[in-house]
Amino acid sequence: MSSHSVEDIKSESNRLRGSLLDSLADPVTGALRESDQTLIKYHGSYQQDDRDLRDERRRQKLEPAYQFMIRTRTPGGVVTPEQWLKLDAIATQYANHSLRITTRQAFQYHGVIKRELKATMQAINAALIDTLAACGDVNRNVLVAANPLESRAHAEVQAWAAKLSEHLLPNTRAYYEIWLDEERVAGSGEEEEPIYGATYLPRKFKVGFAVPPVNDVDVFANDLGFIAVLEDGALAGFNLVIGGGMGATHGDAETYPRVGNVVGFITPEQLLDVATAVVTTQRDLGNRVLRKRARFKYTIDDHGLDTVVPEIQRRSGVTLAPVRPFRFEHNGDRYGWVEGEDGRWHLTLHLYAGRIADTAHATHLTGLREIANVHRGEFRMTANQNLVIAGVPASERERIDALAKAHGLDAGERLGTALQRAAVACVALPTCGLAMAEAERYLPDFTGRLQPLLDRHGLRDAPIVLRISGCPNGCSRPYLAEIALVGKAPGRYNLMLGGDARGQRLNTLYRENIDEAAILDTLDELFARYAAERDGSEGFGDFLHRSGVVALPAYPTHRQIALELHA
Ligand code: SRM
Ligand code: SF4
Repeated sequence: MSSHSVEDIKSESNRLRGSLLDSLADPVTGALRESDQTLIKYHGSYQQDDRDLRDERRRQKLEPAYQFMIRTRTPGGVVTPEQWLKLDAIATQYANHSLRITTRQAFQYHGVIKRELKATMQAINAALIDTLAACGDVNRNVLVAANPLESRAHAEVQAWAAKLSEHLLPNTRAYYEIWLDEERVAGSGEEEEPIYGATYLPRKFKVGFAVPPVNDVDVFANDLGFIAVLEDGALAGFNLVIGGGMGATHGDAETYPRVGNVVGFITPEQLLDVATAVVTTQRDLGNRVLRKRARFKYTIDDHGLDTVVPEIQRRSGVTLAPVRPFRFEHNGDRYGWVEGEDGRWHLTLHLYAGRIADTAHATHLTGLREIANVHRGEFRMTANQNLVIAGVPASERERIDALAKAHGLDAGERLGTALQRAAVACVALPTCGLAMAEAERYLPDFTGRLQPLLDRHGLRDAPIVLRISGCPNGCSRPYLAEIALVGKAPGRYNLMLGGDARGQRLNTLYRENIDEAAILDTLDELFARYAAERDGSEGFGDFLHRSGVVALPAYPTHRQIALELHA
């Protein structure tokens, strides 16, 4: 869809209402009207169809098997056990019997049919969780470092993120009228949108909060990032990061992934004003003609940091202080039990690509339901699609462990190898309309075939970051991985190599459009060299750079290495 038409749909939508009510009521088709397919995204849902069934449906002269994906807004990915139980029940009643943890700490449901969409939305809201602005040209779910080790500071960071998420919500009552039967009153459709205006943002917008030394949220992949600076365990403020993003289009040099630039330091009290200034700067300077160039990263490259940063300072009335030192160690999750400074324990469980279902191999959905029945702390989704059972008193550890183990969720040997634990894959087929190749469904097979190569070279425990995306949009943040497969066609991928394990350096295209056999051959050779020539505990991506196997991509350094400062 052209940029112009999306802009038109937004401005003519009566603040995101469009004809959604009519579309939902139409019994003739399982689909929405075209403009409503755009608008429903702002309500947290996408119209999709089951791509596995496309050919068969076509043969039978039936319309595609239309169904809806629904995504929650869960800042920092935190839900209570009571909420978990409700979300689990919804998965079975309305969706495809699975919960899917996303790379932005949200749940997704797949396979909800139009007739049941409203009931599903109501059930989600009854769990005190909404889906407002989970998709669309607005601020999306806000990411927060998942593992609450430094408990006091972590809780503060989570609270700021939740506040910012609320602050950046659209003002329109459309969501409440359409899904929750709120009465339409005079002036609906004309609500003030002080932050967004009538046409919202030019494109999606993403915010993440990292707490060093872990960069589990991949803060440099966000349009706007905050790196918490702790002094004596307390939150002193944040280093501000702007202009990260992953999406690209194959063969189109005008689109590219970009790491964010660290541009200054702010205090917590300045956060809302600065964030508002960043969002409104993007609202006003962002490209509304060419949608593929509309993300904030391109606004920064088109106008220059030396225009955008002063504009943020002018709008917020805040002068950015010099960047404070920070250091990330890695962008993965810490598995198993860790004790927080408040004496409570947190168990991080590995899930394959975030999918929680009961299968022939393991009963994860049932297991987590049973844990939710006894757990008194929280569940925290991680941005690597994993799950933390958080805030467990020492006395409860044994019970949680036993349940996890009984359902194949235990943090012991069944966690898999280092490669499997660090791997992330986007949803892709059969639900994603943009997928060119498999990702989530391919992940276990691919890691299963790659692992023996690592083992053969004595690299069984090498913690290599692998990410698979079914297309170049980069939903698994593949361009920050040490090894990435980016879908090109069924069974064929671009092999990207050379990210670092801290999420601070982009990788580079190494082989284009190759199949599994060629990928495995290529990696086998490189693993042999890595095993023989690596320098101590040097990471795979770092080794590939030092040994000259890959160089940085061709675009300017400030787009590809996160440490360049542009204050
Ligand atoms: Fe994404 C579109 C799934 C995180 C970049 N993404 C999509 C859609 C909605 C396909 C579509 O437009 O029809 C996918 C739905 C698949 C399905 O069937 O569920 C989809 N994206 C996902 C999720 C579920 C991947 C996952 O396996 O976890 C993640 C949901 C996050 C959430 O809860 O909000 C998800 N998407 C990301 C990320 C990672 C991140 O944000 O940290 C990125 C890269 C960062 C970025 O935005 O630059 C990402 N998704 C995209 C893009 C490319 C945007 C761009 O600037 O070019 C698209 C396509 C688009 O927007 O046109 C897209
Ligand atoms: Fe779909 Fe592509 Fe995102 Fe994967 S990366 S979920 S294939 S849009």
